[in-house]
Amino acid sequence: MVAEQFLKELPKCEHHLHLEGTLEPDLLFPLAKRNNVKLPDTFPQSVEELNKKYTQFKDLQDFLDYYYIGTNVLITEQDFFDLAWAYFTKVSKQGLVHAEVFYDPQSHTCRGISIETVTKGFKRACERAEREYGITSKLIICLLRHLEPKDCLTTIEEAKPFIQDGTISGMGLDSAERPFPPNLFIECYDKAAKLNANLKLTAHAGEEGPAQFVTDALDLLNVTRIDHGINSAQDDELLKRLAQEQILLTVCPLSNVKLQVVKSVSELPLQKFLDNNVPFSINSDDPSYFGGYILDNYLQVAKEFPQWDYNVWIKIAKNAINGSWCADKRKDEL
Ligand code: ES4
Ligand code: ZN
Repeated sequence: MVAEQFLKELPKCEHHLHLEGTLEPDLLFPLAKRNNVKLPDTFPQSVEELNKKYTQFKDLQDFLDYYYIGTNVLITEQDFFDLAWAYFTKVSKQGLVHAEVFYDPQSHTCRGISIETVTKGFKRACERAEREYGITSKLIICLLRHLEPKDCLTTIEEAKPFIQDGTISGMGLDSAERPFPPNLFIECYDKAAKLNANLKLTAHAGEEGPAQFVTDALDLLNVTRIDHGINSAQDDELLKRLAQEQILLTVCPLSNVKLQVVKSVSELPLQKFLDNNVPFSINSDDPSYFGGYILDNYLQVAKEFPQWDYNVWIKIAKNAINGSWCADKRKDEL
């Protein structure tokens, strides 16, 4: 296995991180108190109890139930700033150089908190992270696929000023995958693309869902990146296409284990992706819930793919830089 110090210093890009998924129990409870938010009686009532729950989830839905309750403690612009700032501070010590981060506007607008409040708080943290840590970043909104597509259209309308002025760089699709396939969101993606031709598009696909959902996201939603995408490995034609079009898969190893998508990181088809020239990056998804940030994910992969030498890791790092949505000038610096 390559040295830990090498992986720490390797310039890393994060492409799959839900800012709400960085909410650590030790911030969740103080925020609940600060904002007078009552957590459900069935929710763990202490940091210790909550950490215990986070050691294993039954599946994606089991996790999402906790994740959406946690989100309820975020109310003010300062809360959103504090959340993202805590994240950037942690990863500034892990060799992160560029972060393209998700948030779920609908989990806040449904509680009467405006997209403006959320976006301004996050944006302020991004700007400070660039100034103080040299970490560049992009904001990506995600549509919640368990909600009605017509509600998602409203969200896109509310986000319009930020999509048009470039504050929001991309749009994705998350939440429960299997019951809510990509074809439901064709109109949403069309609408968003029309608001700004530079808006980047991605979608969670092939995490719990089949390879067909990855193909559908590419064909029907015109995405240029796939979040997770690990089930693509079951379709050789799709692998060829991903390689041909250099579609980046944003793989989340610790997440896949915690949500029991795979039994261990070693089961992930990463060698197959490399052999087929399918680009992927290594990411942390919801680090507070899944037991590790970007470097922890890199280290776990290195442990379970000990045959990979420095050249393989350099290739992975380069693929991540190339698949980023930053300007070419920034890519050269990275
Ligand atoms: C998510 Cl792991 C995962 N999958 C789908 N949606 C999500 N939202 C936050 N984490
Ligand atoms: Zn995700």
